[in-house]
Amino acid sequence: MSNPFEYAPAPESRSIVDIKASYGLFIDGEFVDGNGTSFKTISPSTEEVLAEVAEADAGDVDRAVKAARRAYTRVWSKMPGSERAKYLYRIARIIQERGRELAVLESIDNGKPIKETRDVDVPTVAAHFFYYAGWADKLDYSGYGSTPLGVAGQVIPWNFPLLMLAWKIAPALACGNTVVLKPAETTPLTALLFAEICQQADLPAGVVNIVTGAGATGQAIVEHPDVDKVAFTGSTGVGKAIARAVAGTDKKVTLELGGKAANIVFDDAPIDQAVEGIVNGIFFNQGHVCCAGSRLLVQESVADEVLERLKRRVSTLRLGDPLDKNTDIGAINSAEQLARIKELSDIGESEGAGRWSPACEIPSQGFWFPPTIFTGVSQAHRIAREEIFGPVLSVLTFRTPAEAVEKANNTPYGLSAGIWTDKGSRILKMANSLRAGVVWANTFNKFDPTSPFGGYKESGYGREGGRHGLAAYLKGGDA
Ligand code: TAP
Repeated sequence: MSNPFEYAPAPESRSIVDIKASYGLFIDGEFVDGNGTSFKTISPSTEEVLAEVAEADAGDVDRAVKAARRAYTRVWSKMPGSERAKYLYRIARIIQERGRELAVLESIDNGKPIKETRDVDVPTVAAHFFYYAGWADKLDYSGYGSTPLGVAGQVIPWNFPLLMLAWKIAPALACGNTVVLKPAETTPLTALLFAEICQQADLPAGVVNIVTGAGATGQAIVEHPDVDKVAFTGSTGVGKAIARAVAGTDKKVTLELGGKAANIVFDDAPIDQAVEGIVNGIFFNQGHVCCAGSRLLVQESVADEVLERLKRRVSTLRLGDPLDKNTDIGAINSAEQLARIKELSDIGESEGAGRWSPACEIPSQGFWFPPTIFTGVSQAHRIAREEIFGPVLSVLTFRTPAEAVEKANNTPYGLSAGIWTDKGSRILKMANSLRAGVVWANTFNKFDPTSPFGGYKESGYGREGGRHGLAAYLKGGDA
């Protein structure tokens, strides 16, 4: 099979996407006008207005939920799993075929580098649909039965717009549910292109509905009485509000929230590999990653060496045009997010941590933040405790494995962690002691559709991916 990603898009590849001046809502298999107002989506790298997008109000959400309910009752829940699988396979193949278009549009609307959207986001999205297509006719072996829940209301953030959509929609559909999904306000365009792909795949009307809008639209989905399941990825604050809103109802809920992961480097680690892992852990996707390795815990005896090599490596990263295939660090997704990163970084400095960034040219237009490393960080510093969600690394040191575990777990979050060491026994011991849903060993930020992903503590509950991800969408599941 030919690889749709074999030719790297050049900056001018923007011409391969057709961005319309305005977009409606995708309800019951068609693009329709919304009752409400509209909002603009802009390119974070240029600040140019890309399109005017409908802002769904509660009435629009109600139309979408009714369409999803009709599709669920009449078509989708009655269809044999082997037939549902065919639609999911078809969607996966179209995603591959239109991979360049999806990658370019994602980079334009989100600001992330094309080499990430092309090599990570889009292939992982297709893989997710392929994986769950394979489950659709094997649910009897899932361990959670094969009875779907009904209509799933899904609300996703802006950091991986297409990938979060895939994590939500693929398992829901495989299990026989129908969905109403709201993308984030700053990144609606690839979800709307996905809606076109649903049309192209002849997916029955109403099985997937995409309603664009802001927080109020998400809230209308969560509170709609005919939504059986709420799946949310986003901030811990909004996650808590959602948990409160559904308390006392029959709705099932899964929450994938924030993180403050420790990337732990021992003195016996292969240092060059660890440095690559640290860079990937915090600077991938500008650090807009819930499981980002935003706290580096490095063993004292190798701290100076690791830091020196890390700074040398970070100095080679290229910041700039997301559509340039040589770009490593793209734009910050929004002015609001940039303001938060700046604020927390200034606080880090005023609290006494040492701030370092390589010399790097910042474009005059758009939202940008240079890769930044804070040294001499203590556990009390806000930059060690709060999620910055940007390209900012806080470096702490430790002497013993027990101290590393204590520091790594000293956070309200529990999403992910990384361990770098030559000792297999230490990996196993540490992995059991770290309160994190995902622990990577001698690697970081590896995602695979077969592997469950999710958190402990304030990082939420429920798992996405793998067999465990089916539990969230089946009556016999525990989430
Ligand atoms: P949020 O502000 O929480 O937004 C997430 C989504 O919820 C957006 O679509 C948002 O709409 C919507 N929303 C806002 N208020 C709502 C409400 N009251 N009821 C229902 N929906 C509402 O998060 P964000 O800034 O987009 O994303 C960053 C956060 O997501 C970080 O904390 C990050 O760690 C977390 N995250 C977690 C994961 C996993 S897997 N654990 C993955 C990615 C991101 P608007 O866009 O219009 O605000």
